[in-house]
Amino acid sequence: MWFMERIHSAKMLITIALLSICLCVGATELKDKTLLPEGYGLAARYPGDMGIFGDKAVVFSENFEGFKGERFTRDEMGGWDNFYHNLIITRDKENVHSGNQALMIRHNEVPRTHGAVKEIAGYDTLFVRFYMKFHPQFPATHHAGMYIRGGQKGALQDNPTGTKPTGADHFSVTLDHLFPGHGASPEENDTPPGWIYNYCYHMDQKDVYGDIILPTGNQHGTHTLGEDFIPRPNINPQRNKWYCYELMVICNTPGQHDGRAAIWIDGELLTEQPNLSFRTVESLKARFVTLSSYSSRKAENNIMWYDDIVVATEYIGPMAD
Ligand SMILES: [Ca+2]
Repeated sequence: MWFMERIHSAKMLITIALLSICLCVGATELKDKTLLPEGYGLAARYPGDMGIFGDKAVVFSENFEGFKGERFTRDEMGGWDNFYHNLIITRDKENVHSGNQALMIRHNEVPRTHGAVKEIAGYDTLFVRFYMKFHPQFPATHHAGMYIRGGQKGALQDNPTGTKPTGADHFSVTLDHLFPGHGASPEENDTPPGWIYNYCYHMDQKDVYGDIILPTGNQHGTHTLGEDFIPRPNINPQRNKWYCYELMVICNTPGQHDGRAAIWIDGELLTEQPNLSFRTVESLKARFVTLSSYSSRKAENNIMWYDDIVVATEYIGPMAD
């Protein structure tokens, strides 16, 4: 019997030893790469986003249901702090994601930016989730999506386009669609609206304009995102279809290259971009959320819709039924 017991004990020891090895490997992997969430997030607790603004992690939300007029005006701009040019409130059911109203942008004049900006308290980690749809014959445009901009408090009116970040003034991560007519767009990106990418202003960018960081890598830049960057396939969304987009930024620790950006589509992680440097000072934080579309060329049907925007300090995820 003692012999059998010893064999049993030996087996137990081997099992424990193997388990310890497995646990050690697991711990090392997690230390090197913090796993990002996927699927449903905090929005799952608020079906239809009802009451989501009351969540302790939510800092701003906009579903365009409160607008009485036909467009943004200086007297009526929801919870936003500023807006640019023509932001139309649509009540056309076909082009509303939820509720009875949504935002429509239509480019008739060029060059022109249409958009809205919200200043929030500064955060080191920030997520923006929104729904967006393009016209069935959308021709693609220079920029279309959502920005998280870093800035100092009250710097709302400054336009940092074409200015390389110093580490103390600004940065941005953007969920954008790569214009097939863009000089840095690969030939395979030939269908509107264009591949989703991060138009990123960071300290290691190539020149005065931000880098074009695709899921496959940094297309227009010298910063390679490091050895732990995992390339993923580029995705071109369909037109005439609502998608749930989500954008994240984690500011770097000043002096370290540990900033990160990530994009999800319909709750699936599309790209995670590590080893970014956005700042040299703690006071520079994610502070401005900007919905924006820019057109440089005249074209028919340059139209898109937005709805159900939520800004939070945690992963938000798709709207729950
Ligand atoms: Ca709505």
